[in-house]
This record gives sequence, C-alpha cells and structure tokens, in this order.
Amino acid sequence: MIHVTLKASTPKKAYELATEKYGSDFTLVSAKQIKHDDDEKISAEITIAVSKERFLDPNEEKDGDMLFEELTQLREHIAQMKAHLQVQDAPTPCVLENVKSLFVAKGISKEWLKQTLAPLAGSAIVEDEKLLAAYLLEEMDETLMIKDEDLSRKKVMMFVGPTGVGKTTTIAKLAARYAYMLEIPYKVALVNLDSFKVGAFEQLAHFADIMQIKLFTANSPVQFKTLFEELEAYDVILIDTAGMSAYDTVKLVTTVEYLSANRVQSIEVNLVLSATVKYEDIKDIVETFSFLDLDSVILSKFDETKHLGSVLSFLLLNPIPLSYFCIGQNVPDDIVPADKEYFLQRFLGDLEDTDPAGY
Ligand SMILES: Nc1nc2c(ncn2[C@@H]2O[C@H](COP(=O)(O)OP(=O)(O)O)[C@@H](O)[C@H]2O)c(=O)[nH]1
Ligand SMILES: [Mg+2]
Repeated sequence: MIHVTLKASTPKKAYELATEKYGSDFTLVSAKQIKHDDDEKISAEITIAVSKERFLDPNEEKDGDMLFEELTQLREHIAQMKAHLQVQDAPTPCVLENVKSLFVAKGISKEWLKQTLAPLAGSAIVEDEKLLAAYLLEEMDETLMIKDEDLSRKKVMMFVGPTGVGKTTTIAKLAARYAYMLEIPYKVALVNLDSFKVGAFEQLAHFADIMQIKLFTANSPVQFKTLFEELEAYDVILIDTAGMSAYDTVKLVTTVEYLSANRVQSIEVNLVLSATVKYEDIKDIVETFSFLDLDSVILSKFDETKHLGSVLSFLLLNPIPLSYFCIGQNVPDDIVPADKEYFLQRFLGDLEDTDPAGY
C-alpha cells in the first residue's frame, strides 16, 4: 500500500479528489483540518492508502474530449447570460432597495437576493413592493427541499451534528413516533455510538427504558458491522453519535469508519442543526459534516427563535432536504415532519413584525 496525502479546502473535497483519482480503491488513513491563523480559513488534509497497482494506474486522467465539451457548454452559458444582461433596463431603485433591505434585515443573504432578483430587472414586479415580496417568498418555496417521511422500506438513520443540538432528544422523539404514534407500529431499535461523552449512554438508555425500545451499543466499526446482522428483524434503526464540533476531525473520521464498516444496508445521514445557529457557523458545520454525505437536515429548537433568516438563507443557497422540525423539549410530542409552509409562515411572521405595511 502507498500512502497518498491530498489537500483541499474541506475534508469532503479532499475525499472527492481521492475518489476522482482512485475510485473506491482506497482506504482512509487519517484526516485533519488545518486552521490558518492569518486568515481564519480552514483547509483539510486527508491521507489514504492506495494499492501500488492503482497508484500507478495510468487511466486516471480525465478524458480530454469530455473536458472540452464541458468548457464549450460553460462558455455558451456565460455568453447567453451576458446577452440577457444587456437587454435589461435600469432597475427601479426605491421599491427594489426597500424590499431588499427588509429581507436583508431578516437575515436573508444579499447573494441569494441578488441572484433571485436579477431576472426581474425591467419587469413590472420590481415596481410593486408587495408583488416583489410575494415573488421572493414564492422563490423560497420553490427552492426549499423537503424529504418526505418514507417508512415503506427498512430505514436506518444516523444522527450527526454539534454537541447539544438535540440529537439524542430527536432520536427519542422519532423512536416513539415510529413505534407508537403512527398508523402502523414499526419495530424500532436504537444504537448508541456515543462512547465519547460521559453520560451519553445513560441519556439514551433512559429514553429506551421508558419507551420499551431496545438499545444496542457498538464500540468499534467491527462491532457495528456485526450488530447489523442482529438487527435484521427491525424496521427502523436509529443511530446516535458523539456530538462533535465543526473542527473535531478525529470523531468525524471515526464516524466515517462506522459508516463505511456497514456495506450491506444504506444509512441515511441526518444532520441536526439548531434553528438558532448563526449563518457563518452553519457554513462551517455543514461543510464539515457534508464529509458524511448528508441526506437531510433536521432543524431543532424551532421554538427558541423567531428569526429563521440565517438558516433559511443557508438552505436557499445550499439546498439540502429538510426532514423534521423539532419544536420543543417534550419527548415524544415536539417533533413534526418538515413543511415548507410552516417554515415560511414562521419566517413571514418575523418579517411582518418589523414591517407595519405588512407584506
Ligand atoms: N427548546 C428546545 N430544546 C431542545 C430541542 N431539542 C433538544 N432540546 C434540548 O437541548 C438539550 C440538548 O439535547 P440533546 O438531545 O442531549 O443534544 P445532543 O448533544 O445533540 O444529543 C436538551 O436540554 C434538550 O432538551 C428543541 O427542539 N427545542
Ligand atoms: Mg447526545
């Protein structure tokens, strides 16, 4: 085996580089994030082990024709965009600026507003504040993605995210929901991988005990793999993980090892994100955790804030499907399947609070 080190801006990108070069013919040896003191930026470095044959494989170059075709398409696209820009009239400054600043004040990113409003220049919509605000909400509705609750097949869900966001509580809520609160009772098992934090096992054990739901523990990827054979008869398996900060690469790599130990059953990775989190923090969190190939985002602590602009903004620029909203501390009641209307209504409520004219 040959050790190869790859650098990129994020662990995920470094991992993708490895996949691009070596397909799936490598194993991850280590990963680390490097925080640069001078500009606060973070970069990532991963080391992988590749067989000598694969390392020397000459087929790794990207097909020249394909690259050329992609470039030609890109150029055409840019040319079209430029042509479009030239026919636009000057925007109506006052209405546009008023609506923009209202949304910016509520945490919506200037970047998203700019790209969403660009095609409207010269149209009648930008002359009417209400119409323009309605247009933006409509665009939000179209861009947000929802992952529907699908229990028609066996489901394995892993919950990841920073410490204290509500992973364990969410698992308890979902376990009760699937086992007791839906039309069909599902056979639910809980798995704990959170061996890092003192007391983490007890918290889940306590919930499992109250709900009479089986709890299993795996202390290594190998144990985790064999555990799946034991769990054959369960419909829904919910996996709790160690909470980790956005910079905690050791735990991240451990979680990757757990995920890759199980090749039989696909595991849905759910990132639990607090609705109260700052935009810049969300960026770091999602960048770090997307290393695990996120399937959905669960928004927790919806009840703790009226200001959903940051989270909404992030999801508009980086659409990841939303699966559930957690709306309080009560187990099992305070969880609802994600719903765009609910989300946008809450955001709108916040918007209306500052705007006496009402949009
Ligand atoms: N207000 C509110 N608190 C929550 C919600 N979800 C979890 N919590 C609380 O957040 C704290 C941390 O939750 P926990 O599940 O231990 O987080 P974990 O470290 O991610 O597993 C606990 O006090 C929970 O009761 C929520 O939706 N709303
Ligand atoms: Mg926990």
